[in-house]
Amino acid sequence: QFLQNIIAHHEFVAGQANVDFIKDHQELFKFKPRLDRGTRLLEFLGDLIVNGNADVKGHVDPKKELPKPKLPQVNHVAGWQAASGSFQPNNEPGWAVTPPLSAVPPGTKQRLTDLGPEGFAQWLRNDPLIHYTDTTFRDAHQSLLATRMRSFDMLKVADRYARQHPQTFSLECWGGATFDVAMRFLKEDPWDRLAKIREAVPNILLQMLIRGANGVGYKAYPDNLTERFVQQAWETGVDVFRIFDSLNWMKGMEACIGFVRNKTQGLAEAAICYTGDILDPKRNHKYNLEYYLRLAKQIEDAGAHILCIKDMAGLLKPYAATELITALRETVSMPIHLHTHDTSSLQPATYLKAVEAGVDVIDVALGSLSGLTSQPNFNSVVEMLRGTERHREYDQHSLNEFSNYFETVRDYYYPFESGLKAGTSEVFQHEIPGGQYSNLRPQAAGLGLLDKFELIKETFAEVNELFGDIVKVTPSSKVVGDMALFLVSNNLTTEDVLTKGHTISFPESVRELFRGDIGQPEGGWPHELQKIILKDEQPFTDRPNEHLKPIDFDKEWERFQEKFGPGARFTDLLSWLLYPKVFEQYWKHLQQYGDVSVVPTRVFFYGLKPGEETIIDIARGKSIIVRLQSVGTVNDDGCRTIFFTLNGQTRNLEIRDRS
Ligand code: 3PY
Ligand code: ZN
Repeated sequence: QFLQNIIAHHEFVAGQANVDFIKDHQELFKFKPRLDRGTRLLEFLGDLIVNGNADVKGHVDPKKELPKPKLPQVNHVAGWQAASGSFQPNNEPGWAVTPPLSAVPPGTKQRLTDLGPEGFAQWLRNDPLIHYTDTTFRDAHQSLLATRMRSFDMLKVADRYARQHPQTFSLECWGGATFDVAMRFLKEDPWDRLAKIREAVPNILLQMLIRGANGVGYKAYPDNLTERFVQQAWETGVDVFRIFDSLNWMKGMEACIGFVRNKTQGLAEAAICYTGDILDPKRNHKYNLEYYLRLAKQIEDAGAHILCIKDMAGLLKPYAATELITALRETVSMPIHLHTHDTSSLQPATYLKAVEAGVDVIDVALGSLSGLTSQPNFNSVVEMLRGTERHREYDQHSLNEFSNYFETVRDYYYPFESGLKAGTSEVFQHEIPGGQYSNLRPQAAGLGLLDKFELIKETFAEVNELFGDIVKVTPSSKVVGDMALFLVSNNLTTEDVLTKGHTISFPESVRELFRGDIGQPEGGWPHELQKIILKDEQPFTDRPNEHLKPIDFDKEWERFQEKFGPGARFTDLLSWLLYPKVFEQYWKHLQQYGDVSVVPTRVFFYGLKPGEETIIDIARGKSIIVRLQSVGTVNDDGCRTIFFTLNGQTRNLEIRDRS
């Protein structure tokens, strides 16, 4: 507090503090009493009740019923049998002795520790049964609910999942857009989420998505920042690093593959982003089978342990999967992991063909968070393969209990639903990634262009052609989206760009793309267009990261502690370096209200009604019971008095009404 008083003092800020500064300002020693945790949370609830949660403002249905979700059962014996089943294909002994109730069945995490990354990859490639990655905690909600799922709803069931489904290959639970959204909108620490999931799930591999040289952001970062980030992610809990480059540029991935190999004992899974259609002669002149095989070989040579086919828009059709997977299995010796989005509703068929062709792992989401722009339905895909030689046994009843839990939870996030009601084959024309689709609509709405959404999707495809047919995934897809929105909102066409582009000033992200800020596409940028967009600016063709000064961690740590106080941790420094403004807002919120990730989701988004009560677990074994009694009218200061009881004791708070 003393340090904070100094830093906030106007003379200190103006650089006028001399040696007598502290002696002359005894008020620096006057500390504002720090509110206890319960009171700070009450302040947060009070503000929610009076002013609402800005993230859902305008989308709240006061009549909406939001019942409590039912937690899935834990069947101790079944969990151990499942673990034993998944270990048996290699003729390893089952788990003969009955384990103690508290023990968590072993899974892929223990196998990785036993075999090391190389041995693990070999085991995976040779295992005849299909493996599953469950994306419910990351891509499923990123693609259906604008990434808003809170740690609270995951942590309620994570340990149960570990006990019930230890045969799962991995849980994708971190990275992609979740890092930013956790801080920006949910006011949560993403590192804390990861650490808590790790604690709850000690047996299943935890997986993250990392955008190669762009980390978990939208631009290039200094290499040593990505290196420290990867190391810290491993130390906090990540085992599988799915690395991709948004233009399929090897140079954007190579460094990151090296960081995983050198700084962790985890698995470097590098991705080919799939675009176009290898079976369509009109679409396969650039992105054809030879192209993907060449890339796969380069990925193997760069030292990846696993090859991922990242079908981010759901364009890989069933018979194309047969060709691609068969050829890849012959070309590389890495295990193959297939990721897709079910936007067209065809993708379970793609999985069937991929499984027949020998794919090793497929990405699925629990039933109630599957389908449409998310991954295919875990529960149903397991049934699709039942009775076949590649079937991996799951307790269907239990999978359905987890799905039912998330069905109820999903309703809490109704303001973030994308509105897409059925699968659409339009995706084969516009090629918009699943994760972007649910964002593009609100982006269009924000610009008052919702009535032109059809045109925006068409323009997205035209911009792709204009840009030379590029791979579209974060961040390159965002730039294509920015350009489409820019053209539609200015009544311009792609033709206009070529004919009068010299007089147009393009969005910043488009300029950065053509300058080479996020890498190089296959075949390079169209030269004419590059000149039109960049005007006199010179593009570069080497790695954008090489133009960035490495981070001096000692210096930054000192600067960071001065700014944020001694309570900040190294993980906070990394968050700040990646997202400075977002972190600062999050930190301010944390200082004011404490850790709000413990507040139940219904209350977090919609507050409490008079007479309602909520229990908040503020620490292990420590809960508070908060009841809203009533809300007073606005007084002369523009505040309302909120009458609560906290653990049965009356507490009144004055909250400013900003509504
Ligand atoms: C991300 O980068 O967040 C993605 O999900 C890309 O598909
Ligand atoms: Zn995805």
